[in-house]
Amino acid sequence: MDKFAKSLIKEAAGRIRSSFSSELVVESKSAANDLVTNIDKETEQFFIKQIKKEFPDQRILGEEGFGDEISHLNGYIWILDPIDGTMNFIHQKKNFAISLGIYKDGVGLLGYIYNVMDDDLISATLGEGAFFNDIRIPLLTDGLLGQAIIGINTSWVLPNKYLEHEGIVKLLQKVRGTRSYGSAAIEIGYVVTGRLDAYMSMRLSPWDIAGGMVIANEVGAIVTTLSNHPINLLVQNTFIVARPVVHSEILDEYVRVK
Ligand code: 2AM
Ligand code: CA
Ligand code: CA
Ligand code: CA
Repeated sequence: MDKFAKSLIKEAAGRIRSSFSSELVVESKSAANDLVTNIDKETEQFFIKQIKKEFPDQRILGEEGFGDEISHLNGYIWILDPIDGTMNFIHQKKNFAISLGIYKDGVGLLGYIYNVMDDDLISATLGEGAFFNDIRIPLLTDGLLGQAIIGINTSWVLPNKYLEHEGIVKLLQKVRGTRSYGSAAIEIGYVVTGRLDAYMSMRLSPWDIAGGMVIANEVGAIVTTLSNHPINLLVQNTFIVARPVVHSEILDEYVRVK
């Protein structure tokens, strides 16, 4: 299953890279800046066709809705974001990823984050560790929040319904720096490889995080909602992934959910 998933990801990525030579069709979804392209849709359809051919009884949850309606996590489920970072794909032609998690009865068995333009694959198998291409990723060590670089986006400092503003400002004053890459999967990939110390978002969907959660578990990164609860893969969640001590310090001292 791991080999099959990896070969699908590489083939899909090749198709995405080739698509730069033809014209993109861009549409808006829930908001003017919530974008989708023909390539997001075609990539999801490619995965679904191949997965259903190989594993006809397994279900697929994909962002663009070509997979199955998922109301429970029983059995095998492939949770796919065909392009995570669509705005980057359209505007920047880099910093977007294919994100895939394979779960059985709600337990993450396999996880993948593939940075399409860098040709870097982060993968993990439950109980067997995580890999950056073919190199084993070491367990994360603890870090200090005062020396941390955290991945956030501007929604954290704009008025919002999720968080108390005062704590956010204090957090921004405490950390060493912030970064914003525009792809949840890539930012989770940066945390599990130690390039970021935390990544947090107010609203992510199962396909943004399913692959990354399997990888995070294998390297000792902590994943929860911003209220410090386990993630429910059937709904949208607030989200944080971080080194252990950084995770607890952020949630205990700074982030208060409204
Ligand atoms: P996407 O590119 O697959 O839509 C952008 O900050 C990050 O948040 C991306 O990983 C993006 O995934 C994700 N995201 C989740 N929900 C979103 C929404 N409603 N609009 C835009 N980006 C969203
Ligand atoms: Ca999207
Ligand atoms: Ca996404
Ligand atoms: Ca997407």
